[in-house]
Amino acid sequence: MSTLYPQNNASRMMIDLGGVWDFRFQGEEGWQPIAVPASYNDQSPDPRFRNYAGMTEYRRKITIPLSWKGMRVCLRFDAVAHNARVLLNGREIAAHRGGFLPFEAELDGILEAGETAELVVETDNRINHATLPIGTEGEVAFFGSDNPGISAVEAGKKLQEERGINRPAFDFFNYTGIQRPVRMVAMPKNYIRDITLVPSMNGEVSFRVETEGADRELRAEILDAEGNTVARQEGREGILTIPQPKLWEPWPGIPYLYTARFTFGEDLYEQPFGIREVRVEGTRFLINGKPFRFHGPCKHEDSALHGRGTDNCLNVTDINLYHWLNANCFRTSHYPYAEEMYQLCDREGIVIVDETPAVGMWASEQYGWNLGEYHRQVLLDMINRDKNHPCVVMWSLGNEPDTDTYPEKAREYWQPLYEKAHEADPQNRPVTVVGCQNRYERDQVIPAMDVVLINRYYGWYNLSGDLEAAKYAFRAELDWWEKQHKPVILSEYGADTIAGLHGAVAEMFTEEYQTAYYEAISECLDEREFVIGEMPWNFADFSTCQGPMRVGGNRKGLFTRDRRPKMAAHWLRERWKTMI
Ligand code: BDP
Repeated sequence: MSTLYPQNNASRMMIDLGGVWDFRFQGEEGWQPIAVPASYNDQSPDPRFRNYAGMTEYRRKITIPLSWKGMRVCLRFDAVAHNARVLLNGREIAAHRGGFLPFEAELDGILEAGETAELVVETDNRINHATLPIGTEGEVAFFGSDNPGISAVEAGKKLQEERGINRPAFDFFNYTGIQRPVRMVAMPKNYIRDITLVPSMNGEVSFRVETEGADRELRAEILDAEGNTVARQEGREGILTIPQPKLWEPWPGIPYLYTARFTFGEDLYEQPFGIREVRVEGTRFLINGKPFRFHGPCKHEDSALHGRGTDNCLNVTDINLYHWLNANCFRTSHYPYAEEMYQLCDREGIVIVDETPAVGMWASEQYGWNLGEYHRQVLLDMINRDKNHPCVVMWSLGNEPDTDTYPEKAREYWQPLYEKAHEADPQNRPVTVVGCQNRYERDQVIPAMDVVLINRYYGWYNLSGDLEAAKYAFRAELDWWEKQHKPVILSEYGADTIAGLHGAVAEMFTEEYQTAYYEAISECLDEREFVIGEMPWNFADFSTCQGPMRVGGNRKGLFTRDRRPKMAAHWLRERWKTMI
């Protein structure tokens, strides 16, 4: 098993299995067409596509080309949400838990070159206390009132439970299916399984290569952006030294990329990387020794029709809109994104805070759910997948857990994950977990992180519509953080805004209010040196489950869902122009 991103080169080949597959809800007779990769949920007006909770089946035929004889062949799933089982001619060949990270299904010894077989992928979109992200198994209504004790409402809830409800404990639509590319890949039998690079600003790149199969000679080489060899070395691990190294600088600097090329017998893998160092020093976040101030909206993988499906056109458009906004970063709220996005950010110099899918952990009982082991595995898999990306500068263990109801229990849960992340990351990036609006004075988790990331909605969810009171309250909180001597990032703040709704008076939901809100909060941020970043919520409007607080989804976007800027986007664009 390898998590290296599939690649076509002189030694390796791949066939993209994207296209129109057969699809059915499990237990049904007939099949219908479905596009892969994409979420299935918006591909039909049949309400089950949005509401269904359970297993589905995807089907297609695969053939291993005759010319691949003698090679190691496997299927590579970039992500299938949330749980998946892969069957070939009815026999299980792989299973995977979690919907945002890659896995492989070995075809060696199962299907021969020249043979055709039926591939079925079962997907399961049910979310509960054992999944990340977390679902509430029908116990709690996320948005809206539970009206406990009102017998008629209780009766209605009972009916819902009997029908089986699959409510997210998080505020984004539970998109599912084969949402990222699937490929059949071939490589030599003796192959490179993993590559770890740790570049330093002095030009030394320490490397380690892991291989499968028989031992072969391993050669490492570094190519500059023009393709010239600038360093060479034999062996599976060691240090390659680049003379006069060029650094990977965040936008608007030059995000210079090198390629580390490894040959192992007949196999070859080319790993792009950049030279950049990150470090927290006092209340500053240093990239290549220079203070870095984060400014850029958090995102979702979300768009019309595709849902969370990988869409390179959307990704390129979004990153160009980040440039237009003069933004330099985002957080992968609230799960690891498709690998293509990190490759794009490496190339474009956009900095990423990489987040696990641990979202929906706001219930105080969560520490009794035994999630720790699985959470740790997901964290390690994410770090392993993304460890070589220069764009990734920090790990987020999760979003908005309850950390103040039982502060000790929360610390016991999060501290080992924090340590694990440091231990697992060869580049030892800073680690954080994103804090919810809470009684921060009691909290033993959030203030203990390398960088404090806090989500705050003063002037929206609390002190609604009163920006003077919001500023007053936020300043009171910032006074407290000032005494903690930590770098702080406002990792979410925002206001739902219906594009086109205006008011001479800046009232909630108007474009004027969203702009006034950002003006007000920015005023407070600018007074504090220890605030090293601002990440508005959200880049674009996005789909959520239904509820009385959501008008066709979450409307806190600076852009509409089809990427048209609201007034606040123009305002932030001007503000951020002064920060680059
Ligand atoms: C925050 C969550 C985010 C939500 C946002 C909101 O982290 O996922 O979408 O609130 O309510 O608490 O808009």
